[in-house]
Amino acid sequence: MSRLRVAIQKSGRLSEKSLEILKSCGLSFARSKDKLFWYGRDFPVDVLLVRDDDIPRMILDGVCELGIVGENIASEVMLERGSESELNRLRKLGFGHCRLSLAVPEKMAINSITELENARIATSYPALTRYLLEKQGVKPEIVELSGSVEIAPGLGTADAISDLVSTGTTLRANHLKEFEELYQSQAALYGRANDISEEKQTLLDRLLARLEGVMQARESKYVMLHAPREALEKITELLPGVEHPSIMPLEGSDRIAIHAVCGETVFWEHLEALKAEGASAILVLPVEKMLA
Ligand code: PRT
Ligand code: ZN
Repeated sequence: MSRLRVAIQKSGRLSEKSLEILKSCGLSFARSKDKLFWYGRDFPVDVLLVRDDDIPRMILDGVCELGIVGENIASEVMLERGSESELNRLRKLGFGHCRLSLAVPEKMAINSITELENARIATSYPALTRYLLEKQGVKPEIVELSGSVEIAPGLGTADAISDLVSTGTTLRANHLKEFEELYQSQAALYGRANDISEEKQTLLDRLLARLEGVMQARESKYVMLHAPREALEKITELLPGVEHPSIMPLEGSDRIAIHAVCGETVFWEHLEALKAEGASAILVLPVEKMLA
């Protein structure tokens, strides 16, 4: 019987959520003593716990069929290996959001990215940074660093940096200003481009169908409200990602109850707009499981 192996980050920003998403797909594991290999109990998918940087190469080298890693790392490895098509991004996972941005010292006057021609740019993402800058016609001198990139301008070893940013606190603490966002990243499930056995593919398709259900449920909300009958059309338009809501009469009232699964994020602004159309008793509930 075929099994699949999925590599996830052992410890770091992506570890907890990677595991949580696999568990949400109904997977559970018998943990080995050395804790680096977990055997899948209810579904034939095993987990390898490794450093995130190793995940793309492990997939490409056939050590595992799948991996959960930031798009930033996957893109870097693909560009470094010179073939953008080898890794197959199967599904973005909606966590681990960050951006790769160019930052310069606060006091540096700079108006255009073209001013960075021949500038020394420190980064842990040399291939991705070079690729994204060259796409904009800028040829930088890359200073490759494996960590603490943000201190390079202060030390005089670089003029600017290209680094991951989420809140921007690290940049501010180092007197750097974010100058241009080059790339947006989040965690994603990757596989190899179509060279697995038919049996493994069947297994993968099952896993992906479950994952799709989990992701859709996470992105969806069940909305219930009361509204004047004549506002139905307007209200349906205002519900994000809804075409056919369920409609129920309300005993002894000319108002109706509307129930719908919103496939897109429901913001406060949506609720305010619904209220302005006469909706009341608006409830927004999470969706636990979903199978289309
Ligand atoms: O040990 P291992 O190699 O597995 O882990 P690691 O230390 O290389 O990676 P880790 O756990 O730090 O990050 C894993 C992945 O999380 C990255 O590859 C990104 O895809 C994603 N991610 C999301 C981030 C950030 N947000 C982030 N903010 N990775 C790094 N950072 C850094 C950033 O570079 C900055 O130096 O965190 C610092 C704080 O950011 P601010 O802007 O919030 O101050
Ligand atoms: Zn790493």
